[in-house]
Amino acid sequence: MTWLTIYLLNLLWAMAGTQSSCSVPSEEQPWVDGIQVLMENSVTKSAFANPSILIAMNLAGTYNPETQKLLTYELMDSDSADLTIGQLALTIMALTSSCRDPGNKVSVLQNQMKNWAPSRRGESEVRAFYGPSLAILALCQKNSETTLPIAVSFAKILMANSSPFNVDTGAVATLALTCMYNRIPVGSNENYRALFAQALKSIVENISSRIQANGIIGDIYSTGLAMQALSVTPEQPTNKWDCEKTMATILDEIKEGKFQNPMSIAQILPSLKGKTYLDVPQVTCGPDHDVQPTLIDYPTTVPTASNDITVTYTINNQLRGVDLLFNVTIEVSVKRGSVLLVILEEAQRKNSMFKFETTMTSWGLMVTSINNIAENANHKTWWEFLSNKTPLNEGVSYYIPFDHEHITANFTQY
Ligand code: B12
Ligand SMILES: *[C@@H]1O[C@H](CO)[C@@H](O)[C@H](O)[C@H]1NC(C)=O
Ligand SMILES: *[C@@H]1O[C@H](CO)[C@@H](O)[C@H](O)[C@H]1NC(C)=O
Ligand SMILES: *[C@@H]1O[C@H](CO)[C@@H](O)[C@H](O)[C@H]1NC(C)=O
Repeated sequence: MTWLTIYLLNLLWAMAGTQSSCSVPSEEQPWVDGIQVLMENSVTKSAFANPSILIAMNLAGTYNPETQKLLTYELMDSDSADLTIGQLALTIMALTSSCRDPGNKVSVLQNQMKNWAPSRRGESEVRAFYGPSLAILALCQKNSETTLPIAVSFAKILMANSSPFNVDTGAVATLALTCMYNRIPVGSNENYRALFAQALKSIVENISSRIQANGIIGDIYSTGLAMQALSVTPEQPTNKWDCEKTMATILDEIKEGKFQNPMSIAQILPSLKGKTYLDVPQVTCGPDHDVQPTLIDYPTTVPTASNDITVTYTINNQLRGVDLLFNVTIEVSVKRGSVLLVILEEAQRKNSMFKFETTMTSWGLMVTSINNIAENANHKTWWEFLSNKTPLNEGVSYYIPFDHEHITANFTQY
């Protein structure tokens, strides 16, 4: 064999890897097309320009080139100064996936990351690493050489962190460090490769410890990112991951209507198409699909005899340092099938103590203030929503309460 063949074989092996991958059975494909169309149709001129949606569209191959263009232009016009580190990173990847030059956004992000350090070393909550992980990923794809020192310090800080593990964050960190590991510049210190491998090993073990019997990794909304992570990492977990089982359960959840939020679709779609964020630099921007997908009609929930439900709603603030403590409960009746937001509005109408404020985000409306007590990133405080004692896994504009449910909004700290 010539060196060239050996080289090519190695390259092939590296590309195929030992990685688990699995695909959606063709008879289930209409469900995947269905949520893709739902996601693409959520893009309008007035809506929040969401880079994650553009990334997912481009990785999957869009059905709607007009929407793709609109979103690309909106993101090109966005001002770096208005964006957080994570949003800037997603915007760079989104423009790259549309074969556009992100321009000075890359250097702005690079400068921000040079000064990045979590509030206090080793004490920062793991979720605070989500945005910086996206930043390392985006910068690695642009220039792994200049990103090396940033990524090295990031990996060290992450490994020294002792707060509870978070699957979403671990998944994005895995994508970022895998990118660095794969693109380590020639001639750089071999210890760096070992450092990235060690960090990846630790995170991947933590992710795999969150694989449930039904294949869900973390919760259903972290599974998409976790699938991406487990399918690219050079460090395989000791417990083997059954990709097919995960895929089957996710398809069941899609059929149950659990993926209606466009952002949840944007995070699951790449995995359903066998793609990951590491594929962003390789997207080819040729002609798109010209065949429209065959879609499935979701069974619309038939209203049942009793049309109203009653929900108990408690707002609770017991945090020290805030002079105004309260724990009040109200009962509200709303139409069956209403989202939680309607309960909050009804409670506010009945009693002004329940007044609240929201902010629009990529996941929909986030409740930022209740009874004049506002979340505060500096104090690490926020409003957590629970059903009895269990945290909700959706926000107020998507979660549908059931009859006699007890919802609590608890002011808490991370
Ligand atoms: C960090 C984080 C938080 C932080 C955000 C503040 C901070 N410290 O940065 C805190 C702890 C406050 C938080 C709260 C909640 N979160 Co949260 N969060 C995340 C996480 C891990 C990363 C988000 C991020 O940094 N994105 C990167 C930046 C670039 O994107 P961004 O759009 O600008 O990010 C903002 C929004 O994501 C927003 N946000 C965060 N969580 C949520 C949840 C909802 C419903 C909304 C509307 C907005 C929102 O805060 C981010 C920072 O401003 C994601 C994981 C994921 N897969 O996305 C989960 C995630 C988005 N959160 C989730 C949930 C369920 C919640 C809560 C509803 C939990 C609860 N039981 O109360 C609450 C929101 C309640 C409310 N008041 O309305 C789910 C959403 C699933 C869904 N289908 O809607 C996710 C996907 C986690 C998961 N796998 O289940 N979260
Ligand atoms: C993984 O989990 C272990 C045990 O909970 C923890 O000590 C370690 O810091 C975690 N690693 C990462 C990178 O989160
Ligand atoms: C708040 O009120 C609820 C019901 O009214 C009660 O069960 C709970 O113990 C109270 N919590 C605190 C911290 O006072
Ligand atoms: C509500 O928040 C307080 C303050 O963080 C916390 O001590 C308490 O355990 C929380 N209650 C629930 C039910 O999570």
